[in-house]
Amino acid sequence: MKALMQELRENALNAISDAESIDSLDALRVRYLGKKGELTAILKQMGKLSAEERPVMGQLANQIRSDLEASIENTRKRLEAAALEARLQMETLDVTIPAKELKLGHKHPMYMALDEIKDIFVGMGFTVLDGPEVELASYNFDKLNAEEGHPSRDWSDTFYFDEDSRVMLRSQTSPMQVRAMETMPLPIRIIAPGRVYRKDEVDATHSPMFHQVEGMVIDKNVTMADLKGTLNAVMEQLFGEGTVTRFRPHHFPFTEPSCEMDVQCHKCGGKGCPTCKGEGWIEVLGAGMIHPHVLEMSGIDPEEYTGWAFGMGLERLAMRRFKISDLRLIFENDVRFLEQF
Ligand code: 2NL
Repeated sequence: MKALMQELRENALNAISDAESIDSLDALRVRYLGKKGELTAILKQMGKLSAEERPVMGQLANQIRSDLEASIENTRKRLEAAALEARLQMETLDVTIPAKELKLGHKHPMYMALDEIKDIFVGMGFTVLDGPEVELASYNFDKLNAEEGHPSRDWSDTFYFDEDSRVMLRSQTSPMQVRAMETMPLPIRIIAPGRVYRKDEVDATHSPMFHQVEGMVIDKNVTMADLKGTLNAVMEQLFGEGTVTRFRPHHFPFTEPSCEMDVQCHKCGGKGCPTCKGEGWIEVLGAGMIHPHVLEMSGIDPEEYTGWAFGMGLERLAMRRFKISDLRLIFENDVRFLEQF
């Protein structure tokens, strides 16, 4: 029996030191030291021994058990250390490896131009308004003096939603200004930028959707001099100090008198060149004194208050500001184009 136990001890110690995983180590513990294990099996035969031999064998068995347990514990520590080392190797993070390039976009050039315009007007005490793109024809046309039969109300020019031409995509941002006149306390200083829609075929200068910035001032004793002084100051901030402008008479149904404003060509200084198509001047906006009837329709007494208003196309301004030759480039959103700004 003693020889049997010594053999078990040798085999077990060899197997334990050869174990290659915690799992196989656990299996060895069960195999040798478990309730149904080999050592227990030997001890069950103790009954056959003499009274003198029994304590000697018992002691030997305890010695073997503690030897095996110590060996298992050592091996477990060794395997755990190796496993940790392997995991550390595998999960090593090299923080010096260059990161994947993150492609960040940026603001569209037209909105860069709009931000500049907003900053200029806000700096002069104007408030920026936002409003719906689906409008009532009464706000887009009637309340702006464009009565039934006005050419701009034609089905060939305007996107209507219904047979009787009451609901439409706004063709200008003026409806927001009408709402401002109806609801805001006087005096009013606002700009109204946004998308507008007209039934135009796409070409280098036209699109069925484009952007407008309109604005107005209504107060007591406001005159055409305020219109000219304010818009001149805006153009100097936008295009640089010393920018030369001129005003030409024009006609709009919602203003009287009406005018268009030109900026002298920055390329040729007014002599005429391809940028200004030989004109020497570039048209930037339409404006005028708000028609007394327009004020009246929105509940403002034209005897007490006067005002001026303007409207300009944002695309055209951005094209001039960034030297863009074709309107379509603004809407196509080709990254190779946009990246340049
Ligand atoms: C242009 C000219 C203009 C206005 C827009 C306006 C708005 C109200 C009352 C009076 Cl509520 N006027 N807006 C005034 C003059 C010109 O736009 O060429 N637009 C593309």
